[in-house]
Amino acid sequence: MVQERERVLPSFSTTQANITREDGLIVYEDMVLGRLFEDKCAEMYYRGKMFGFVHLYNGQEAVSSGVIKAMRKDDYVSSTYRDHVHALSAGVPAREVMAELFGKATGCSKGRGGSMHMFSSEHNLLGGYAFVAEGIPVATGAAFQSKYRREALGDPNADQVTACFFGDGASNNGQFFECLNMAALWKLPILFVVENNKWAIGMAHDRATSQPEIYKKAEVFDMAGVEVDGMDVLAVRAVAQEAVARARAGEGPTLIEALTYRFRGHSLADPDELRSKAEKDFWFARDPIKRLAAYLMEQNLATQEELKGINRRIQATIEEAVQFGLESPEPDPSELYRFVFAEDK
Ligand SMILES: Cc1ncc(C[n+]2csc(CCOP(=O)(O)OP(=O)(O)O)c2C)c(N)n1
Ligand SMILES: [Mg+2]
Repeated sequence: MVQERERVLPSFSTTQANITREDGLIVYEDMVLGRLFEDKCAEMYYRGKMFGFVHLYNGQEAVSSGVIKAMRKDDYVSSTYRDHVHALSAGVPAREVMAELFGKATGCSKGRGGSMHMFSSEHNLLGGYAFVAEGIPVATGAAFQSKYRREALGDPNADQVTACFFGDGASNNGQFFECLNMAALWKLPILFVVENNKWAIGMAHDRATSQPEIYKKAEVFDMAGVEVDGMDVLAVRAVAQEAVARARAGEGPTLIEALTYRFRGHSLADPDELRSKAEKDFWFARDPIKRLAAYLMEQNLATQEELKGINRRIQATIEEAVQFGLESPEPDPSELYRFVFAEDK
């Protein structure tokens, strides 16, 4: 049975937020970048500038920004096929993500990957993955190497944390359970971040999952598990900061279940006819960007004019990214076998 009422979102008091103006604006800008980038991406897709499946992240921005902006630049991020915004939050320039979407040689994956395979060794972005749950073991491996370098090889600088993003659907995959076990057993420095947007294509989470409260699955592995309102970037950020501190201190992983929603269909090829209007309206009313904007203004951390200025600046960045992508060359066919192995990077 599909749940008829929405799951109660965990409450978070903004007095706990404790965010400076500077950090508030960083997170706001990152969410706006994610949103406007995806809107432009839809436009370019319908204009025939990219091929294959394209999955947008609209609505879920608070998860990417809340987690990744609570991490260091040298920490690791692994994603799914819904990966453009994770790449942007991780610092991959918008022009390189757009060029990748156009299959151009200047893209972050040199035009070999496209929408579902954003990768950047420079930004420790471990990749987007088309197979559901495929990033989980890769991220677990990344967390293992940090710990191995630090403890077995004695490298004091190897204190990087890994954030592993995946969906509610992915949490029913065997790799999820195997990796949770290993990560907890070895106290790996990793955040397993489930973006529970209630749907796996057209499969409602509650119809596919015996225990839909995913964060509770941490407990059987003796791991910290926490649910968070994934439409509230301040709440996500607070939970992520605690999890990052725990990981960095060698105290092990955290399973974070962020309750969120995608504002568009599963992919740009999905007519999105399965989700009810009432459900969509419930979540549209919780737009994370509007919510943070209201908070920043209420707290006198920013004015409406400043926020509008950020939006304008980001829009210009995105226009420039499109121009860059359109003007960039396609990969040369003679280079088909390049960049397969790391030494080619
Ligand atoms: C191993 C595997 N099985 C099936 C698919 C087909 N598939 C693509 S996306 C998807 C749904 C995944 O949903 P979820 O993990 O909740 O992520 P979301 O799309 O909601 O972000 C499925 C079943 C796939 N890509 N890989
Ligand atoms: Mg989902």
